[in-house]
Amino acid sequence: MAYRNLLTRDDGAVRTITVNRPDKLNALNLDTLNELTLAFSQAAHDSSIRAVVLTGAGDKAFVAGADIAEMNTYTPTQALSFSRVGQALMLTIERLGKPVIARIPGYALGGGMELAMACHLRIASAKAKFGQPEINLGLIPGFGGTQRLLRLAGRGAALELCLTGKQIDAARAHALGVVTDVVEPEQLDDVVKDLAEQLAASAPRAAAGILDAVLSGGECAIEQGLDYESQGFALCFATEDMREGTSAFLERRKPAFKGR
Ligand code: CO8
Repeated sequence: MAYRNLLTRDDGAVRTITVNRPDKLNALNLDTLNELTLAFSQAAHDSSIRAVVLTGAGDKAFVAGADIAEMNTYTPTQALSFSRVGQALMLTIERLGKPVIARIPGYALGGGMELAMACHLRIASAKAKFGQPEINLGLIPGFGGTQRLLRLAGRGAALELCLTGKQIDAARAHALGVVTDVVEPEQLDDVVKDLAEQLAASAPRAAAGILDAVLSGGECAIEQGLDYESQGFALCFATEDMREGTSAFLERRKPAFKGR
């Protein structure tokens, strides 16, 4: 389907979703949030897609935040609705059940950093910059940034970044655990492609079980988290992929997972 603010492309089992507002550094207006929600729902329900890459058009920005021009006129009621649509999108991404990689060529600020943090893995160009600058606009993060930054990097970093609104470079974001890897700009596409292909070739039931156990386990007592893990582990034994993976090991060959 044709989107106004997104580009989508399939390479085998990898779908790339690109926020395509480069003139506005890919800022998220309501229309873009709604289109992203639709695009991710479609990726979730398409069994031929096993991994998703999310990025922004151009090399200057992943996403430079929520659209400040649009927000400038919001009433508190509209702001609440905008925040809820954004938060629901972030949950849709986080709970997609398939691995999502954020490819971050440049600025990931405000809602852009929040969007990146909702993804499961984040690969940043060495030129990327991160920050939660909402406080400089008289705002607080509204798409889950206070919560996901807290969980990813701890209370100290969450308070530091949200209270100061300062930008940090990719190396500091990596040191804080906010990004998975930092690569030279010219390596970004190859690194993301290799990672996405690796994830897309893995057993989907196993990937879904890992996502569920890690994401749900972070929110509950360890006993309940261990229960999620046991159930996910047991479910794998109902798949052909588990027989294939273990047989391939014993037969000293590479497994070919079929998603069954
Ligand atoms: N919203 C709208 N337009 C933007 C945004 C944005 N977030 N960021 C950049 N743009 C636009 C600029 O207005 C400019 O447009 P134009 O050419 O028409 O004037 C164009 O993109 C290029 O930007 P700059 O000229 O500013 O480029 P620079 O290289 O000089 O600066 C920066 C790049 C540093 C990234 C700068 O653009 C900047 O600071 N952008 C804003 C960053 C920011 O504050 N982001 C946080 C926004 S608030 C937020 O995300 C809250 C999320 C939760 C909302 C929930 C609410 C209910």
